[in-house]
Formats: sequence, C-alpha cells, structure tokens
Amino acid sequence: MSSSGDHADKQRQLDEFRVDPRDSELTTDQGVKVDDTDNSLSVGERGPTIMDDFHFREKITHFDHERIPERVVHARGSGAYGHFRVYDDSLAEYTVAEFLRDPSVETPVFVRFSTVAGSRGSADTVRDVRGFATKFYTRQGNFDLVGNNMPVFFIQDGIKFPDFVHAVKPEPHNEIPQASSAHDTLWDFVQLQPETMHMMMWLMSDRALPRSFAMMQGFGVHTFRLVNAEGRGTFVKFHWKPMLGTHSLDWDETQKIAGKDPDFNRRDLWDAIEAGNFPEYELCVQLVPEADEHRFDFDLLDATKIIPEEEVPARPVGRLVLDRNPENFFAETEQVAFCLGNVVPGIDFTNDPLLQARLFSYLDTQLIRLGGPNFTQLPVNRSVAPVRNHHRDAYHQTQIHQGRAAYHKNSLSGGCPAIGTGVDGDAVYRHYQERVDGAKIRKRSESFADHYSQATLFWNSMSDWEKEHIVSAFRFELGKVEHKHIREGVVEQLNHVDHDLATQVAEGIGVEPPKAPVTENHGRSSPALSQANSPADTVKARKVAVLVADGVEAADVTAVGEALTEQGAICEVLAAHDGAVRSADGDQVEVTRALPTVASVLYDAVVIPGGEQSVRALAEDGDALHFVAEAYKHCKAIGALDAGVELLGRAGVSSLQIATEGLVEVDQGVVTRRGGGAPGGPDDNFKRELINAIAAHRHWTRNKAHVPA
Ligand code: HDE
Repeated sequence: MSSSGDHADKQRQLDEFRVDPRDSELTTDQGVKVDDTDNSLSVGERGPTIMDDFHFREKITHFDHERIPERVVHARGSGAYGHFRVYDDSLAEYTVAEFLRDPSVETPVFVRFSTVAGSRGSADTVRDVRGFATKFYTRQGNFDLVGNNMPVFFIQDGIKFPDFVHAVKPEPHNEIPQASSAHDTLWDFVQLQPETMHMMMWLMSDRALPRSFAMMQGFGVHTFRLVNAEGRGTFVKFHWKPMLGTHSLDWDETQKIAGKDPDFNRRDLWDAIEAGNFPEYELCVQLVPEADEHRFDFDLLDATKIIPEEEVPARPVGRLVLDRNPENFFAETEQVAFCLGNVVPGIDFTNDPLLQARLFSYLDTQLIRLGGPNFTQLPVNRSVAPVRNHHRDAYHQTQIHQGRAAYHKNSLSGGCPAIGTGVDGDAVYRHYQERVDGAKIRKRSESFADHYSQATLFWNSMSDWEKEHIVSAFRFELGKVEHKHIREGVVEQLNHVDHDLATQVAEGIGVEPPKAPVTENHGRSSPALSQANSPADTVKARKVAVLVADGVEAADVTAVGEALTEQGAICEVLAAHDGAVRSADGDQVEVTRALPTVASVLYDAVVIPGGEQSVRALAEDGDALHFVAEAYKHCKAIGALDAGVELLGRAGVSSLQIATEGLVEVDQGVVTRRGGGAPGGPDDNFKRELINAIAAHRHWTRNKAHVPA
C-alpha cells in the first residue's frame, strides 16, 4: 500500500481475484479440460443420459444454485467504484478518522445506488426513495455510509420497519403493484402513522424521480457523532451534494421510460463513467456541538427531522468521484454488503432508535443473503486495512489461518494478533463514552411528538411548480387507492400539514375537502429544500437528440453537435432509419440511432436543424412529430432552425414566441432562429441560448396542457 493512500489500493486487491477468459480452454471446476459442452453423455445417439457425466452434473448443479436471495429492500441497485478526498484538515479538531482529516489520503470507495420497494428486475424510474450507500475502504478499516436521497425517514423507531416495508411492498395476496407506492396498504399505513407525513412529502415531490444518480443528493439521515483525539464528541449529519445539481424527471416521463428503458438510471451511470463523465459529489457536514443538543425545536435523535441548512450550514469538506464501472454485476454490485456497524475510529453512533435498529439489521441480513459470516472476505467487501483476528471456519472460508492459537490471550502465537495500543498514531476504535441512565421502558420520547411542522416547512419551501407536482402526485397515488376511508384519512393528515394542500388533493380524489385548517401554517421555509434553487448551469452528461432526414442542413447538425459536445453533452443524430442521410449539399450525415428504437423521454433536449426537404419528411413522420410534442410536454429545451421551426407547429406546439427573420428568440426553453445564421451553421447567439436552455434542465412553468403526447 502506498504511504499516502490512494484509490488504486482497492483495485490492486481486486486484481488478485479477477479471472480473464482470454487465451484459456474450457475446464470443469476441478480444472479438467472439456472437449464437448453441447452434448450430454448418453447411451447411443437416442438413449438416456448417464450419471457418469460429471461435466453435465456439475454444469447443471452449479446453474441450479446460481441465485441468492435478493435484498429484502433496495433489491434493485447499480454500483460504481471511485475515490474520496477531503479538501483540507479542518475536521481534525472534530474527528480522528484519517480519511476525514488528511487531504493527502485518497480513499477508494464503492457506491451502490438503489430503489427501495421494487424487486431486482424492476424499473429504475419508479416513484421511490433512492439508496445512496458508500463503502469507504479507509486505511483504518471500512466505513459504510448507508444513506438515501432524502434526508428523513418514514418512521422513528426501527421496530416499525417490517410493518412499513410490508405496507409499501406489493400486496401479499396478488403481489401487485410492483415497485409502486400507489396502493391501499401503503396509504393505510400512512394515514394511521402520522410520523410518516414529513417523508411522504419528500416521496410525493420530484426528489422521488431523479433524472440521474449523478443528479441527486445523498443523506446519512441519522445524526452521527464525530469523536476527536480527546474523546470529545460532535453531532454530525452527512450530506452528498451532486456537482451537476439536483434534477428530476417528469412523472409522465418516468412511467414511459419504465417501458422504453427500465434500466434508464443504471445505463446513465454506466455510460457516463465509460464516457469519462464521472459523477461527482461534494461531502458536506452539519456539525452541532454537544452543548447544543437541546437547542432545536425537534430532537436530533429523531430521523423524521432535518436540521435546516439555514440554521446549521452544510459545510463542504471533500469530494467523491465515481470513475470505474464494476466488471461483474453479481460479484460486486450484488455481493457488496453494507453494514451500519462498519465505522472507523473517529465516527460513532447516537441513540437514534432507527439507527440503533439498523445496527442489528444489516449484519443480520447479510448472513442469510450471503450465506454466513465470511461475506467480509468477498473481494468487494474486503478491507484494504489488514484483517487479523481469531474468527475461524464457517461456510465459504477462503483464508488459510496459520498457527495453532485461535484465541486470545495466547502464548503459542507470540500473543498475536496483539491488542492495539492506541499510541503513536495507532488508530484503535474507542467508543464514545456516553453516560446513559434510565429504566427499561417501551415509550417514544415526547420530543419526537411533532409530526407535522417539518412537513409544513417542506411544503412552504417549494416553488409553485414543485407544489403543483406534489399535489398531482398525491392525486395520482390516492387515485389508485380503492378504499375511500383511506383516501379520507390521508387528506385529514394533510390538513395538519397545510390546509390548501389538503383541499387541492381532496378535490382531485373525490373526497370532501376539510372545512378548516387544524392549525395555522407556521409560515417558515427553508430555501435549501427547493430543487428550484439547485445549480442548473451545465449541460455536462445531458443527452440531446437532433432530428434529421434527407435534405438536412449539415452545417446545422455539425455546429450544434460540436458546441454541445464541447460542453460535455452527448449529441445523437436520429433519423427514420440507421446508417446515414444525405444533406442538402449532398454530403452524408451519420445517424446515431433509428427513431423507432428510441423516444424523446430518453433525451434532455431536442434540436430540429434547417433543411426544407428534411423538415417536410419529419412532418410526415409520426415518430418525429410525437418526439417533438412529447419533449415539449415534458418541458425540455427545444432548438429549431429555419425550416425546422415549422415542425413545432406541426407537432401541436403553438402559442410560442417564434423567431422573426434574422433573430434568435427564446420562449420558455424553446430557442428558435430563422435566417441570419453564419454559413457554417447557427450563430453563437443561438448556440449560447440553446446551451442555457438545456442547462436549465426543464422549463416547468411552460403552458403545455394543450399538447397531446
Ligand atoms: Fe435500510 N436496509 N433499513 N435504510 N437500507 C437494507 O440491508 C433497515 C433505512 C438503506 O445498496 C437492508 O443489505 C432497517 C434508512 C440502503 O446494499 C436491511 C431500517 C436508510 C440500503 C435494511 C432501515 C436506509 C438498505 C436490505 C429501519 C437511509 C441498500 C439489504 C431501522 C439512511 C444498501 C441489506 C445496499 C438496505 C434494514 C432504514 C438505507 C434489511 C431495519 C433510514 C441505501 O438490512
């Protein structure tokens, strides 16, 4: 291992386990070469297969045992390797964790993103929480930060977790619906369990529909504790902030993507890494001195609460870069085992009852999922710090422990492994010495009792379009609920959050709106909660479709493509067929994909270049017209040049300010230009406006109700 630590440490360790099939010959598991793996050994050409066929038996037996249980929650996931480094040593006064205080140390990581409710083969773009689990392979051992893309949780005490999961999963009698929260059992749970309300606001918001894993935040959720060299503790909340901003898909779009490309987020992550568009996140911490434990109007130990960033700033401390795809999904992404209990010196737990339950659950679940306690020896789970102890045997033991003494204390192995001293930089784990005292009781603390104030805070912090999306989401979900009393029960709960919200939802789902508010809305807000305030200043990793047919202005295609690619966007030329089209000048324009194999929902923006003949052909092509109409409906940036502008009207997109001759016009993300372009394609003004429109992500306030798509 290099002395400063670098992210290749983990890759070097994995190298020892990699198996390369190149230049090899087929063998049995015993290494015996095989000359026929297509025909089983039988008596004569048409006779029975015989038991002597050890190759047949081994091949089939191994196949019969290929499956392991999928995760009970977060079954669908996608992983990537990367590295993390802190910016400076400013956390040294709070923690002895080396990877958090030494900027010369680059720590390898593995991250697994996931949805929660769906099974392993379910679609990526469902309305759900996303898992954001990070394994830091630090030089002091593995630290697992097993977070979500929402900062709060549905319940306060982990003993409710099986109830919650049974409610949100497909219903037990018919296993419907798959990967969806729009059904009776979830909402029955919600209406009877007011502590869910804050999280339900997040789940009904656009946060549940991330455009990309690279465009969502991550949160450790619980309050953890940093511990310094003197043993002093500081409360900490961990946040990941994506460098590309936090952006979401449109609900209608997510449902269509689930059919067109159920691997949408997984593919996006994979492709981005392959293309060198590495997802990056900043680690931020909210630090609260122990003396301030009780200064908030909520309990720091309550996982249904945030600490508003306006009260305690989220301080950027380091950067995570995901730069390597796994090589084998099962070996790495499926077998990775995150455990809340995996902490390193300088990081400790608090008494959050949700966190405490997780300390038990994660290790327990790996034992059944991965078949015993030696899952820590699986390559993806191995620590890069040496592992030496007296744990022995069990299923799938891969180590050959030497010596006779598997106990402590011993004299036969020289007393080794020796107990850490903790002196001279020897990092041993020391639990934070918290004083606890009390009677054994089953009782929720009174300080956990307010279930609505922060749900209201979230609602108040939303922009108008975010509020509209939340109301539509509640209407959709509750519109799928069969029992009227459940719909009514949820509206009653919402009336505690905000009267106007409850009324709007009630009106959409055939429920009598509440007569009056239960309490007045407190009027407080936290701007940091709104996605409208998230950075939207880059087109990096955005996918842009350019629609073409024979007769297209090649200069438009080239110039737009170059301008976008230069800024890190991915430009694809789409035509009715694969291969190439002929430009207006008779040149070939290469086609990236055939229109019938894709859809507008798989792109962030669409450009219609000039060329009379090309646009006439597109105007006759239902796929092309639908593409433009749908992109408009989903509030995406659209660029149209010269004759291309006509296609907007043909696609049913009217009521826009369209460019007059020689000018560039921008109206709600639709950028048009007629004439006046340079001979080499559109002028800089058009390109700049197009880039700005795409970087803005979506133009949510667009008037689109009239566009059928
Ligand atoms: Fe989990 N959770 N969880 N969870 N969770 C699992 O562990 C559990 C909770 C989270 O990519 C399981 O290995 C309990 C909060 C992620 O492999 C299981 C409670 C947060 C992942 C489990 C919670 C999470 C899991 C299933 C309530 C955000 C995927 C398979 C006390 C801070 C990790 C597994 C991966 C996975 C239990 C609540 C995040 C059963 C009992 C809160 C990201 O152990």
